[in-house]
Amino acid sequence: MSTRVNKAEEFKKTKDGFDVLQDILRYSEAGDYDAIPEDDAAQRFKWFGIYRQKPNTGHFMLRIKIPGGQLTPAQLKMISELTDRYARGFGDITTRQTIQLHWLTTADLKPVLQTLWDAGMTSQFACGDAPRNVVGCPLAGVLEDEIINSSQHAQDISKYFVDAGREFSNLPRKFKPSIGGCNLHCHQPQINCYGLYGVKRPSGETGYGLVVGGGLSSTPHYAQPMRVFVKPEQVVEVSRAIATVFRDYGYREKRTRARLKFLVADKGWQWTRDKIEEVLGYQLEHDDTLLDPPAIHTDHLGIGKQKDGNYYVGVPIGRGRWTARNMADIAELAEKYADGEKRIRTTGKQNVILLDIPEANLAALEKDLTDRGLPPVAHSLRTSLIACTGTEFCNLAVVETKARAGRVLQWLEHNVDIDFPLFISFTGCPNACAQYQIADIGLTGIPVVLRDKLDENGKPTKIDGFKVLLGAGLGLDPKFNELIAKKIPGDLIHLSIKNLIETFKDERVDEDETFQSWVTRSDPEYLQKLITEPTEAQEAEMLMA
Ligand code: SRM
Ligand code: SF4
Repeated sequence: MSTRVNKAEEFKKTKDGFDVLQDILRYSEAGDYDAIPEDDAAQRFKWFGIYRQKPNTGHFMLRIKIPGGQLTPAQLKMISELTDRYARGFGDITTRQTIQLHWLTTADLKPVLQTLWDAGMTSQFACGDAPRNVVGCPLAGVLEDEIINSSQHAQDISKYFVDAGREFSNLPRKFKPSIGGCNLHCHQPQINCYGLYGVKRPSGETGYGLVVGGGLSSTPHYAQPMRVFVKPEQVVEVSRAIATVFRDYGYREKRTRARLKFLVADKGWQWTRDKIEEVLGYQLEHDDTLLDPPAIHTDHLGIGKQKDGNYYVGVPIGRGRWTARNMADIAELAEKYADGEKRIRTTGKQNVILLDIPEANLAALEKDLTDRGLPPVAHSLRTSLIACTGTEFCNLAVVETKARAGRVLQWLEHNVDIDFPLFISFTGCPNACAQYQIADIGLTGIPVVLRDKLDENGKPTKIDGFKVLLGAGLGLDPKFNELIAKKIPGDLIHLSIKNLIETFKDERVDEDETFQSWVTRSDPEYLQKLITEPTEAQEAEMLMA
């Protein structure tokens, strides 16, 4: 077997990503971007959630970890102040429930990190070859019919990996945990490196089922069921054992094969479970009935009753982009209208939820939110159309996504009525940060070359376009979506989406039929026509323009 390792392994050997913190603080004090060694600025900073943004103007993106999306009003207020002071007034809620700020300078890094630490938050391992933000159900602990309250477990796993420091700071690649206990399994355990999902046994005992080895990117894999029952008190040690198996057996030769999903796919679930148990030093409770969790796409937005009698109020943000003012408003309104813990949660569909609102305060909160431009009741696509970062800042992007997704969302809100759940993803490249393979309508960026339209240099004009993929589903019979149309110009994609939505509404058997079921029973050529036909006439006009 080859012992050659990839380039990233070489730079990690010369200095571990975990050891860059003191250097970050030192570089920041000096405030001299040009003095930072390339390996640190471009690579090791990631271990503390800091990415060099594109174009390289000496600015950084900072990813703030928020385990399970759990925030306090004070923490969100602090993030709003950082956003206002250092990040040009806006931030993004991500598909892993973190918040990202852009435009930080070298000098900003130290005061920003210090402010986070003072508020009990961290960016450690938000990026890099380490355990990333723990995703979880945003309504953990409040839903009447949840199977198990996973909120503390998400915190425990996160704290464990942060405190473990160097023990897991040199994994073969990023490592993505997920834990949730709601009966909808909204935390997408199947597309994470591992997912713990709520289980109630016939005896009434509650705990978790476990799936391992999921991931997306250009080679998506659903995680495989380990067929075990994990007791609540085992959650951290099982997490540790999975990370250990990944660290010790994961591939370090080719970086493109270094994710845990490849190891699990090659070795199989039984080998994976054996190794986890070998690290644990004991056998978990085996249960062949614990296979894939049923799951639907939701982040529980809307207004609903909590088990303690208070209410939660979802606030659609619209593809995750919000301003420092929006953040401050949400923090202030939680303080003003919520009871008790006044909890705030970010969601994987890039939205936010206020918890603990007494019934008596609901109407006033709804009005206040609406007056501040954050209406809790909105067109349903505002909650379920998401977008990754795209060319605005992302080093790997092929097309622009955030702004276009915003324009498309606004257009659809005014031009399409929708009475069914529909998850639309705008993703800027095959890496799948906005999870296009599991969306009802997955859009992934591709340049479209208009051969007949020459630019000022006499070369064919290149514009942003999207591949369109349809038919995905999570849950008991998981299925990634399939490529239906190869290249739709970005400027016309709203027309394709509208046609798909309207045709589905006309053709569904009844109101219970899902978009996925309609796609599955439709002829791919017909679906392709629905996507391309509305754009064809306009494409001709585009060429003439
Ligand atoms: Fe991602 C790399 C943004 C969720 C798969 N992702 C990147 C980088 C760091 C690219 C870069 O170097 O510039 C992007 C940062 C740009 C920026 O300025 O924001 C980036 N990823 C994002 C976010 C912000 C998208 C969003 O708008 O929500 C998400 C932040 C998550 C977080 O808070 O931790 C984000 N990325 C994901 C997900 C979804 C998930 O985790 O559920 C995936 C697919 C799942 C998976 O990992 O398999 C994902 N990102 C990738 C990949 C492909 C990894 C692979 O195995 O091949 C890359 C490229 C890489 O790591 O080399 C990548
Ligand atoms: Fe960047 Fe591609 Fe991820 Fe979008 S999917 S944030 S373009 S790496």
